[in-house]
Amino acid sequence: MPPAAAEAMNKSVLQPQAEGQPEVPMLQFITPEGTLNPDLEGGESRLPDPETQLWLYRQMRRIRHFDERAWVLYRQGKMGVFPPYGGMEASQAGTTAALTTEDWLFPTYRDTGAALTYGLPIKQTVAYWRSSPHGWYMPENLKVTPFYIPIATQYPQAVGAALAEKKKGTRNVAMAFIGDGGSSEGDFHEGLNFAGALNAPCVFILQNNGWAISVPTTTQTKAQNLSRRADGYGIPGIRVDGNDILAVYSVSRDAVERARNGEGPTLIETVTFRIKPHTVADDVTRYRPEEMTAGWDEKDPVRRLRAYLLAQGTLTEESEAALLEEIHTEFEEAVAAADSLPDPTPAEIVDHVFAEPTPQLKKQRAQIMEENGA
Ligand SMILES: Cc1ncc(C[n+]2csc(CCOP(=O)(O)OP(=O)(O)O)c2C)c(N)n1
Ligand SMILES: [Mg+2]
Repeated sequence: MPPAAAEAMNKSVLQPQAEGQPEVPMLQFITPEGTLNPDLEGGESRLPDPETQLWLYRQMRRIRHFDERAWVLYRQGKMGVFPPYGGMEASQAGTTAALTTEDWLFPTYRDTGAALTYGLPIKQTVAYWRSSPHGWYMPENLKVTPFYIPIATQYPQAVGAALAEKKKGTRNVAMAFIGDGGSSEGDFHEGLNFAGALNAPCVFILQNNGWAISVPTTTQTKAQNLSRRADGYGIPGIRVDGNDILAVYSVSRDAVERARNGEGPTLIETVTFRIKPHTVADDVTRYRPEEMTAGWDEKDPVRRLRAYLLAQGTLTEESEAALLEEIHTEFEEAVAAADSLPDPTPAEIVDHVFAEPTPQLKKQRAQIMEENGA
């Protein structure tokens, strides 16, 4: 799809990037009230089938449950510092739902929900956020990298993985996540240019959640439409309502298909909002007045699809209760399994750095063992 065609797709609703900003067009299928967007060209025919809609709802409920329980576990001292994604479920589940586990996923620290949707086991994910060595490496049957903490480094690396797939002659793609803040880093731009120039099978997800720690998007860049950053590299840029999972899934599936077919990379800006603090240890009241989040609860992605599915009869109160029960059981079993993992020894902090430890690491290991009386 040429950039102009992508631009034409982006026109179904107008929304400012932030309060008081000019309105920028973005694609929306379902309104915040849970009804079909009357301005959507093609109407209902654009939506995925009801079975897929229900499956997407399940993914969002599943990752919301994880996010909510993670707060509780943190307060109980059973989990480390965790960056919450509550309110961003459509952006994380709708995108990764378009992948298979033959495809690569490059998530950031914010994207636990994306990794869970892709297939990362809950037990492993809990272990990771407990800083347990059992969570340090990803299962061999999955092509998901550990959550990236350094901002933007994942972009050029995802291009490398995508090019390797291309060289091997597979149809596999690489999907990489970044935040609005990350899209101002050099690696973001190098990655996009690299992917465009070499026609890498990549899908770049730019989650615009309005904030980079305590800095609003409107302070850290003058750009009002981050999807247009794609223009500079000759690749399509789509701006989609990131709280509308049916629209997010649809554009992600199209972008994945384009990449599989050798038609090159796409940048998708999902417009959403970080309702929660930067991490569970952050005091958001220090820098953000409460009224700045006003209105975002009404745009909640779970609530929106729920209203639509209930109105269509695809979901009922009873089937939802059964679904939530299943999710609860799955989570509790996985946490119990994570609880039963053996505690790490202090020396393990250096054990997994290199396949062959360096002389310096060996020395440090001996020192750690001695200090801990082992
Ligand atoms: C290279 C680098 N610079 C700075 C930081 C510190 N840092 C951690 S999170 C963050 C903000 C990122 O914001 P954004 O990309 O919008 O992602 P979000 O947290 O909103 O998901 C910064 C600057 C870092 N981790 N890596
Ligand atoms: Mg952000």
